[in-house]
Amino acid sequence: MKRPSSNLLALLRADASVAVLTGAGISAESGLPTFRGAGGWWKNYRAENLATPEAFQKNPRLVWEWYNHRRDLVGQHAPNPGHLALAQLESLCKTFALITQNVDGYHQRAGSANVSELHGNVMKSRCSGCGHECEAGMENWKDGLPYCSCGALYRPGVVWFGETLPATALQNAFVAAENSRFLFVVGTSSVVYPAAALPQLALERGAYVVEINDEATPLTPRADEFLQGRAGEILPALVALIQLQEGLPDKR
Ligand code: BJW
Ligand code: ZN
Repeated sequence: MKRPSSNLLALLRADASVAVLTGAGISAESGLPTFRGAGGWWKNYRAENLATPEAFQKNPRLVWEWYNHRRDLVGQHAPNPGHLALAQLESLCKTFALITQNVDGYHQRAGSANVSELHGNVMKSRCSGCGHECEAGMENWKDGLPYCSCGALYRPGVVWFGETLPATALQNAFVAAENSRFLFVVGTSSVVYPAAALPQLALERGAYVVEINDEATPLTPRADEFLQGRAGEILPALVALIQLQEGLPDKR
């Protein structure tokens, strides 16, 4: 595991205005598959058959089968030390914003307060007719499909390819990338836009960009620091070092 540099720790001490962008890699150690890596969803399934509006129109039963399986996985597993460390980091920073591409809600379950979900939440449903939103399990299921009281089908409350991102979450993400002194980019392959544009924006605004990933990505050559390894090990170690230099007790 690569250790944070003394440069990073000294800078953090001087101005801890921090933004964090997370991706599927942070939940991999909880037991949730990623999308693109070994064992990732897109190794065995085609994204265009499961995660597009066209796929839902063509075969809503298949799409719902997959999302119900994803809901089961989210319920069976739990946040890991990486999620918990980010919740602790929030309490140590002057300003803190957590931007996630994940739909599992694990950051909130770990105790993070200021979370912007760029790609929605798998435990929510939205009516494809009237737009009504509800929690998973509150739909009226018939023949493998969930119906709203208006008669139209519910869809998963996530963002598929070709769809626009929720306006408030996206706005929060751009504000955080533009104004934070640090951006930590954790467990994302940095290939899906507009999320993948945030680190570049932060770099242009003079932020110190730290990538935490077990593999190099297209962002790696541009990042100020690349901490190669598992998020569930690196993030708790980073938080412990910050607490140490602040003279705070290690609450892990
Ligand atoms: C670890 C680890 C450990 C593993 N520790 N690390 C500009 C340029 C090019 C294309 C576009 C563009 N703008 C828009 C597009 C099109 C498209 C896009 O980006 N396509 C690219 C793939 C080419 N974007 C969109 O369509 C977006 N909408 C949009 O832009 O709207 C505006 C618009 C609309 C209409 C016309 C024009 C513009 C929407 C994107 C929605 C993405 N949706 C999904 C599914 C969400 C629901 C669900 O969960 O089912 O979001 S796809 C999937 O990818 C999911 C993820 O959030 C997203 C990102 O994946 P992520 O998190 O990076 O995971 P992986 O698996 O890729 O990577 C995991 C990483 O973790 C790896 O690097 C590992 O090494 C690492 N790792 N274990 C640390 N323990
Ligand atoms: Zn409805």
